[in-house]
Amino acid sequence: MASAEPSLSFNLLHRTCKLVVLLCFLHISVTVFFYVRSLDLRFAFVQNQQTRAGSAASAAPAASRAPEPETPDDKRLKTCPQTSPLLVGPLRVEFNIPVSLDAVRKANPQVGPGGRYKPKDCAALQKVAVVIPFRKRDEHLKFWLYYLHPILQRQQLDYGVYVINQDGEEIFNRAKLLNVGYAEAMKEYDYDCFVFSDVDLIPMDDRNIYKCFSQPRHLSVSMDKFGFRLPYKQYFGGVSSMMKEQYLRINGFPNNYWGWGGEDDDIYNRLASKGMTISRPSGEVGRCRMIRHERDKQNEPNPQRFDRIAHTRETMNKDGIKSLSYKLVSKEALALYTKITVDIGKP
Ligand code: UDH
Ligand code: NGS
Repeated sequence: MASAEPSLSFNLLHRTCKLVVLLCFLHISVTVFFYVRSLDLRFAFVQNQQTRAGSAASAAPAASRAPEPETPDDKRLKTCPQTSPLLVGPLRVEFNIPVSLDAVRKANPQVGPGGRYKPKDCAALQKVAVVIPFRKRDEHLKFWLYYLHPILQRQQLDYGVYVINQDGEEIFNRAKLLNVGYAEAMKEYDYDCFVFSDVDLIPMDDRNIYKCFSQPRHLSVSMDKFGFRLPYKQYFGGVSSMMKEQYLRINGFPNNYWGWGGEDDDIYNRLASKGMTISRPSGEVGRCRMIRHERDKQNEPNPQRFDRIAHTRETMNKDGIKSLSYKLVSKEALALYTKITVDIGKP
């Protein structure tokens, strides 16, 4: 009996030792596991730091090469093609359909506040300000917006629409309003091309591109009211376009044609006196419709117009964009156009 007791305690001791060894092993395993994991994390962190440092390092030599300015998205886009693939050609234009501004807005979700748009997938070839002389022609403006916004977008232009609203009841002055349009649009964006359009003229073919050319452009060459032909060779009324440089070369437009007529002939004389010629689309592409209307109040034929157009060369350097003065009454970036109301004075 006495010999059994030591063997029992030896067994107990042996088991306890085994347990302790097992626990130690477990402890070491856990320690090693967490140690290895912490090494992984540290490695990843160091790698991450190196990547960041790497990009900083690759930017640093750029400073010693040539400063790389931040590139806006559209600078990275390819330029749009010379001929937009979105054009459809001849269009049906009619004015006996009801048009609401709300519907036009919904149909043109890409057009931003102030009537601004630029293509998403390519960088537009030109930045175009479309300037419309205006007073009390809201019905016509609705049709203009309804037809022109889809056309201008298909033409892949970077454009803005500026409606220059003559404040008050004084006699109307179309050319002075166009000068105001130039000045105000230039305050907003670096436009390189200006399209000047009456509010009641709608192109019947989207291949008639509302952009600028190497010579000043006359766009409304084939109007329904003239039997789809030019009324006379020098006719420059309705819709025209000019590069900023072309416009500045002629000192803009005259400010002193109050009432109807002659201001477009004066602009033609200015261009001719500087040796510029008129570029035009073909009669087929240049077809357009005018919204029929009565003569507006305070826009009667100007009796001085014949005398004025006889002296364009003598007056054009004194009267134009350089001598323009007006009071800005309000500027509103509406959903489909920028409305600029101005006090342009009186004769
Ligand atoms: N305009 C206005 N409000 C006016 C006058 C002119 O918005 O009160 C603008 C408008 O953009 C118009 C442009 O100036 O398209 C040219 O003016 P206009 O339409 O009077 O010139 P147009 O030569 O008509 O087209 C002249 C009167 C024709 C009378 C025909 C009567 N049957
Ligand atoms: C000419 C006018 C232009 C005018 C054009 C067309 O006679 O301003 O008719 O007019 N020139 C003069 O009067 C000197 S329209 O038939 O569109 O009313 O744009």
